[in-house]
Amino acid sequence: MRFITLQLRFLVPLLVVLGAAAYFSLPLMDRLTLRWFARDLNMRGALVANTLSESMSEAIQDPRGRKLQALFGRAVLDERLVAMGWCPPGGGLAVRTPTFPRDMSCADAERIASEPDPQLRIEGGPVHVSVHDVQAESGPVGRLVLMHDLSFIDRRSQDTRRYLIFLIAGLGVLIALVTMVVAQLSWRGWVRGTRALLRGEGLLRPMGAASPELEPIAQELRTRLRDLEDEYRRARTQESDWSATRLQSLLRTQLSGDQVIVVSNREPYIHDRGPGGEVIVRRPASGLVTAVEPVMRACSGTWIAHGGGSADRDVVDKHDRVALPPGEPDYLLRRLWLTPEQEQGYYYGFANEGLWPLCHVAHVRPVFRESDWQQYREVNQLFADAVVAEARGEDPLVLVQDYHFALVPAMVRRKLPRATILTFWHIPWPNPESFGICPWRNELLEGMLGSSIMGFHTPFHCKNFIETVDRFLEARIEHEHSTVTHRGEHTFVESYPISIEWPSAQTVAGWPSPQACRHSLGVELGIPADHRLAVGVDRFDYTKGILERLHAVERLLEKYPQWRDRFTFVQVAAPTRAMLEEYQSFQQRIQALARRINERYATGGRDVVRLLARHHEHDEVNRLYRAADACLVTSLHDGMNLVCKEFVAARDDEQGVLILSRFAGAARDLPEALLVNPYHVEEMADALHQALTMPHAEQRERMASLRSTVREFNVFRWAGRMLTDAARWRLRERVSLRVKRHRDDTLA
Ligand code: ADQ
Repeated sequence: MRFITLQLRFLVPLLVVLGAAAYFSLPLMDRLTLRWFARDLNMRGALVANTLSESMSEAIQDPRGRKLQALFGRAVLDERLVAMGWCPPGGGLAVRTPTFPRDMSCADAERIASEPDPQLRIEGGPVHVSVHDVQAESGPVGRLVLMHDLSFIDRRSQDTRRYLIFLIAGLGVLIALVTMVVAQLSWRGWVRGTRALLRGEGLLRPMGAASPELEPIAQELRTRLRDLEDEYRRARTQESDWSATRLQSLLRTQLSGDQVIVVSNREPYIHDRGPGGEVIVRRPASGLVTAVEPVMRACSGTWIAHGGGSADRDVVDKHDRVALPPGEPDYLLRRLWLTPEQEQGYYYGFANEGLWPLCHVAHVRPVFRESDWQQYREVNQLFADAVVAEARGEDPLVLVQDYHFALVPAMVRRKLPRATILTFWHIPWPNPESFGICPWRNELLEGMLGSSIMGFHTPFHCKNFIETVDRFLEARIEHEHSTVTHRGEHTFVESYPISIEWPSAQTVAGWPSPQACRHSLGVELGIPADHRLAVGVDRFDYTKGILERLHAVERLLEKYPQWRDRFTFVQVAAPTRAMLEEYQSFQQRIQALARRINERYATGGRDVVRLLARHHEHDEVNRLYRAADACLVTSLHDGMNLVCKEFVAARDDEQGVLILSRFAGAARDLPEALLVNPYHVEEMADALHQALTMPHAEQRERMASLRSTVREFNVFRWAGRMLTDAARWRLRERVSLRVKRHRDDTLA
């Protein structure tokens, strides 16, 4: 019944359109055929007049007109020619056939013939009237009036109308049949695909029949279903937003007893030697660490990372492990040691001079060296071996982090075929053309496809990745399920937008007020109380758009002089990859530009740009966020960017304006920020001016909306989504393994 209703939805408009087309086209057709025939009859008349002209010039010699009468009598024997008359030059009608209307004069005939529709109704029916000159050798001898029968046109037009009605009706039936068949097939495809998605099949990998009809909306459907799943579970268990507790309960219920191993280059805590020989613990400035550490605290697993701190070796046990966080241990960190050559080739070389610029497409040329690639492979193998060594069973859940370890998934898969490997790529994925310049693109892709799940920040990066695989590898792609099958192994490619841990009420209660933050910062940096304050917090990286940001500050002061001596910009920049020449020269350019701006605009010995090129503790960064009137995040390209989310989380007073680059993954979810193109200095300067002059009510409105987004889409949701997918994947693997064993037993 529902299907018939659906069909009617197609058919009724179709029939209405066809009916209307027939209704309006028939009179049009009539008029058209009539015009064609009138033209034909005019031509035919001219032909008759021509043919008769010789005989007529002879016949008119007969003064009694008998010859002419006889000639006309013979001519009207033609079934179409009904009547004829002759008008000599300057005279009235001289000869006519008996069928010629009695009361019609030559002038009447001339008048009717000159009308657009030269018709006349006589006794025998409608006729077409035409008048033609008759020429003899001596010159014109008069005019011939011809009347052609028109009743046959009526008959023909009725025939045409009948055929047209049959044609339209036949066409209608045919189109209706085709529409019904196509609609039925599409309907079935939709129902099948939607059912598969609802059963959860399409969420991870293709099961059952494919439904290409769903392809354009599969991603949206998946996301919506997840949201519904979340809402449903929350309503059932009366849970709040995603939190550490909720993540723990997910781990307990869906991954109970499963071991979680994280692999990343950067360690969550660095142990360094202080000037007095004491051990100092530091949290590195890294988006990855910011995001993954709360997850590890929630799941108490093992984290494998490169031990790069000067006191790292001194605090580990004999298995190179240390319990973290210091003082309240929740998980284990297993440190791996790299030689300087390994670190140089794998980390600085291949990862940061090759893959980083390759994926960011920020106009810095990637460098690919064979020796770096060898080190990259070697170090990836080292980490993969450590995963195998740390695994307590044959199917741990391995969370591989970032572009430093593209080869690890396939390496682990070889040793632990039943492991669930979830790889998260924290930086953007470029289009196939850009990625194609990497000499080892196929090896990298094959390495990544060792993963069960491949995660990116945005659907756009997923799409780029799938297209890259499609371009360079022999793989089967199921777009509607977002799955790649390579050498018989499936990889589910999905977007998981990363975020931050939302500060608890208790944490927020311990923060000094924004006014207190502004005051203490002002005292510390010598910023007058009446100055408006904008801040930037980044690693010293060329992708973060720090240079462009400074140009915007300079332009602001040029274009809006009212801000001179009323505005300060504080840029906190944590040193990063300082061994690389590209980074050194970048830092020098920033410093030179900051100097130039200060020389131009410093007043009373106070600099406009304060460049604080050192690592800051979390509390210091937070104070900066809370003190600021505006926060500038102007990345030229960024996977997600956590600084903007941290700024929003820090502003419980709902004040402060976020200026955010369109090219950061975060821009997709934070439209209430002032979105800018960092390459457009003028636009950024204007945005800065807008931020500094924005009324409090508007700031509040924008900030409240940003806060509710970041609170809900927090890091536990990011992890929760990935772990839910991983749990589903594991369940499916276990079921199919049991089915296979059962089948093998039965056969044996
Ligand atoms: P990053 O490129 O490191 O991360 P981002 O997401 O901005 O970039 O995170 C930087 C982190 O470092 C933030 O937590 C910030 O507070 C901190 N930080 C920056 N400067 C600091 C300083 N001077 N002192 C102390 N802390 C500082 C990569 C990707 C991002 C992605 C993350 C997470 O490039 O796009 O959002 O991973 O996936």
